Amino acid sequence: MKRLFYVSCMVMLAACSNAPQKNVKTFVSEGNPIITDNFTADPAPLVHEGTLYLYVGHDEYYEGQDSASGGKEFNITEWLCYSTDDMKTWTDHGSVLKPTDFKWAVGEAWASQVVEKDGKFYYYTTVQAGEPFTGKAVGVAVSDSPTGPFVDAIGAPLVHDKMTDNGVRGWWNDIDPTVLIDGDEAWLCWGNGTCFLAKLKSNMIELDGEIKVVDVPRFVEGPWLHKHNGIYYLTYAGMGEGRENIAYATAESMEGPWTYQGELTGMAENSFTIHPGIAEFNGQWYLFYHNAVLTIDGIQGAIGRRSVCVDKLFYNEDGTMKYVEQTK
Ligand code: FUB
Repeated sequence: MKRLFYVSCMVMLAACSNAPQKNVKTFVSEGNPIITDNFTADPAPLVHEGTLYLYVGHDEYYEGQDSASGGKEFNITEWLCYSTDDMKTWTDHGSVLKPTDFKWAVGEAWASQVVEKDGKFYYYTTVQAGEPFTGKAVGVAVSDSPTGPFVDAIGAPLVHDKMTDNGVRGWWNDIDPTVLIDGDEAWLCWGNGTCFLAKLKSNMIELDGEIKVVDVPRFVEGPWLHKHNGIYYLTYAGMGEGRENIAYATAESMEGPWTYQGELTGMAENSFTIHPGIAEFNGQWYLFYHNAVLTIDGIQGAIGRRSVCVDKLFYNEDGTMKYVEQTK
């Protein structure tokens, strides 16, 4: 069983000179799941100046959660941030963004990703939009620091339901944004049931041109873009045997064509969903994902009570990624 030692202490946030000093908690993680005092989901790593920041959705328990159905299993009202310099000792930065920080949003903090450009940190999120947009939408918030405070960068969704074809998932197909900055270009990919791809303008808060559909097999949700040795990778939650697993495709250009490369992982233990987040840190590549094996204060993991994990990721000589076994 993994051991997790919490070191409750006062840590000055020296890493970010412009971040307000606050009391934060550090802990040492010696296995999966990484975080054991919160249910966490949809991991999104960002490496910046020698630190890995990990952004997650906070899966929160509510009465009746286990019997809920029809998409009510999730109760995520904030995004949390953790950071590490060595993949062992982690700093808990607490809640860094909430759907309520978007005036047009009415709740639900689904998957997200933070990227840095020119000293600004852009937080691309899934939120539930209210009138006049309605449906799931992609919002973007911005900060001068990786730990916030983040503020809505537009005052409206970056992507909302009326902008995309209402394919397989209709009003909730605009979820799970991932962004890849590739030289002068930035690409936004997102979707549930349909995988959408669009270029971002250099300001990072407007789409540049048309929204395209990437046709990859078994695509469900949770796309993650990254690049390694000149190859582009589109990794995503695909449908496995009744639950999601992680699959991926590669391309020589972001314009495609995308070649399906198969499964990267099996299904996550005890969880319908799984969600990839990939980063290179200190010379090692990592795959972050979630399962639902954790019990906190007698409350067991479940579809809406997930736990973020990480395992090392390796490449074959031909650029394909080696299958990742999910470890404890
Ligand atoms: O956490 C809510 C949703 O579950 C995410 O947006 C999906 O990727 C899935 O993990």
